[in-house]
Amino acid sequence: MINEDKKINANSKNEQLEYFRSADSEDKKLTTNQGVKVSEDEESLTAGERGPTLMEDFHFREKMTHFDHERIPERVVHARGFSAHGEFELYESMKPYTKAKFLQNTNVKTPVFTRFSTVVGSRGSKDTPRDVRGFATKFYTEEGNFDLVANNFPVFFIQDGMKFPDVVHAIKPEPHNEMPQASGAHDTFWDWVSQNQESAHMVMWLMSDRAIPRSFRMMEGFGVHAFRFVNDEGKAHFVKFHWKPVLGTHSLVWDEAEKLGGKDPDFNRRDLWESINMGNYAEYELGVQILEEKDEFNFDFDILDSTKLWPEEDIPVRIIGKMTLNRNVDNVFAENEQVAFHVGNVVPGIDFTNDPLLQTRLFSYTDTQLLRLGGPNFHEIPINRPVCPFHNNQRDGFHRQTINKGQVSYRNNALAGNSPHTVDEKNGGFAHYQEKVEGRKIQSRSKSFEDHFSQAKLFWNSMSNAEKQHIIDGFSFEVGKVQYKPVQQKIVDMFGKVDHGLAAAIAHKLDVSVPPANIQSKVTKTSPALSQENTPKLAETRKTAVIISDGFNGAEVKKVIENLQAAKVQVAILSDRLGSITADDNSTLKAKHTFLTDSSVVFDAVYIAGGMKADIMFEKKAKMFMQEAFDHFKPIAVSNEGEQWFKDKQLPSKAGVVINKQQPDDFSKQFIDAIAAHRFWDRSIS
Ligand code: HDE
Repeated sequence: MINEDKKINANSKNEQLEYFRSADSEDKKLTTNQGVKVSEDEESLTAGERGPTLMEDFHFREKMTHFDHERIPERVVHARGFSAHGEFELYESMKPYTKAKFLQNTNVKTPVFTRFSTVVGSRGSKDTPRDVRGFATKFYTEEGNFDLVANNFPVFFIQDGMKFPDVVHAIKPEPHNEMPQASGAHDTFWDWVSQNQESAHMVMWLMSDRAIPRSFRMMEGFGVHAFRFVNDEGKAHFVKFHWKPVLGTHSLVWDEAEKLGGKDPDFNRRDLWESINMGNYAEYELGVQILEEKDEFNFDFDILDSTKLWPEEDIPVRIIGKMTLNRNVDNVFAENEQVAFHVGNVVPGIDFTNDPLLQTRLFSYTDTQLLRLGGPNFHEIPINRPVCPFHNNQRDGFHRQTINKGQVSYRNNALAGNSPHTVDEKNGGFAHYQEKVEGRKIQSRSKSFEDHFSQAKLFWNSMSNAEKQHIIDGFSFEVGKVQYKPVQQKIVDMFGKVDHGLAAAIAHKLDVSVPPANIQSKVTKTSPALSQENTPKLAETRKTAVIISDGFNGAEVKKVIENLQAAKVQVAILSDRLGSITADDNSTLKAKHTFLTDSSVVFDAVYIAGGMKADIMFEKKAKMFMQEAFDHFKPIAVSNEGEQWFKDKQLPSKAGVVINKQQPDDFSKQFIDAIAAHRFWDRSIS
């Protein structure tokens, strides 16, 4: 199963998993778990045709007992998630900074497994709530597993993990009625926020577009904490990890996210699953921000404070490699549910800092897996096994799979030559970084962690007008759901310390008092990297609905589809029925989607073809489809007939509406550019 001498390559994990796979559907004989062939699987053994079931029906009992025990506890947070396999390649050796081999050798491809998740909702909840997303990656390196257990925000709610159970209790459904599901829009969460001012920065992110990602493929990832790189000479640097999606960082709009919760609760997982199946692999570049130890105190924030980011303009993100997720799971339970990440899974060359949030996380992950995966042997579950050899004197426990041969299970021993033997640092043994620490045992936080509003203001300053409006709308919705009026007032007062305009706008929506202007943060700095306006914009892999009915303009549609596909845009033919739809030139196209099976919210863009012999109902549905896409600021392409509809509507802005007055090629080009632009915020909802 594990070849001790084998070099690790991008396929090593796949080869290891192959040993555990079972293709039950490939003409296999049905047996019990004891391997006994089964002759009857639908009728239990009874005493006579109308008599009672007999205990001796071992097959029935085994089948039912296994079924009764099929569930394991879902994750207490990040319960809903979806995963994929892939590989990590290094562009540039990090040898000057870290001795981690997978970050030194640019010829090695490291197998990886990434799980994306929401935080608050339970396992069956929707994919598109307003929430932080988990972005956890296991690197199966030749020196052991390194887990980068990241989120899609660079900061967190709290500075010390002691408060983690409190924030999670507050944001989860309220205990007396278990409502609302997967949402922070309720009293206990906002009560907690108002009592914990350190959450201000994170809450700004949570109210922003970042909390409703368009796709897992279009999401940044952040390790959040400061970690350490340690090189061969034992010299350390502080480091923060970033994932930058090649397709850029893009979001849904709130109304769309809410509708998707009903129309397609699996929207994000479906997107990842289908994209990988189509060969549209999810790609992220790995970036690092590296800081000399001597610069630790050179900033106006504490670099160990997880409610602060390191502005990219001050400490540049150096791109050092790329992860490509290119293979879907075979079995969601075996892989996505059983994977056990741990922020403490590091390899030589990567070490921790004293970030109090990181320190407390180091306890929680193993502890939670012990319950969730039912004992101490979860590292033996196929998805969790390192691809390099592992040996130690740990023995027994529930579900132990390894058969450790031999008499000895302790050190020091003479009977087995002290095997397994320790490995010194020079030969690859992990040696903790010898940071000097001294101090009294106290329960209080450094003053350098006290400023909760400057970076919240930096974030606000960095947003475009549209992004600011979305944040105001986010607050107005979430806090608008709070029943207890004093909490609404406290929230407005709290965010008045960030920005007066922001607080005044929310106060107006909530009908509470506007706080004084002089309490707002004085920070004027911006960080352009924080705005999604400055992200890469590509049409590739975007999903476009092409709406046709009989009589559609065959030549035009064919050409536009060809051009879209050449630009790697995904095309979905939609009509009022499935099957062949006939064009004016008698050519046909197959509709695989209808107004009933799909809605505009599952697409990035819509193209309404010309020349259609549509009936009134068809027109009505097409217009509703177009109206919704328009309200969600999406690119729309229409043929000449559609132009009239836009004229009739008296819209304040038609930005992003491409009307076919030109050659199909020009028309397609304009449409593809509009698809790449993602959304047209200049429009106001009509
Ligand atoms: Fe986690 N977190 N966390 N977390 N976390 C868990 O571990 C915890 C934090 C993150 O897809 C749990 O296996 C504490 C920050 C991800 O399986 C648990 C604190 C960041 C995932 C836990 C934090 C994360 C988890 C629940 C405060 C971003 C999902 C199930 C000190 C850097 C991993 C589990 C997956 C999961 C504890 C804060 C990321 C309970 C105590 C900050 C992506 O152990």
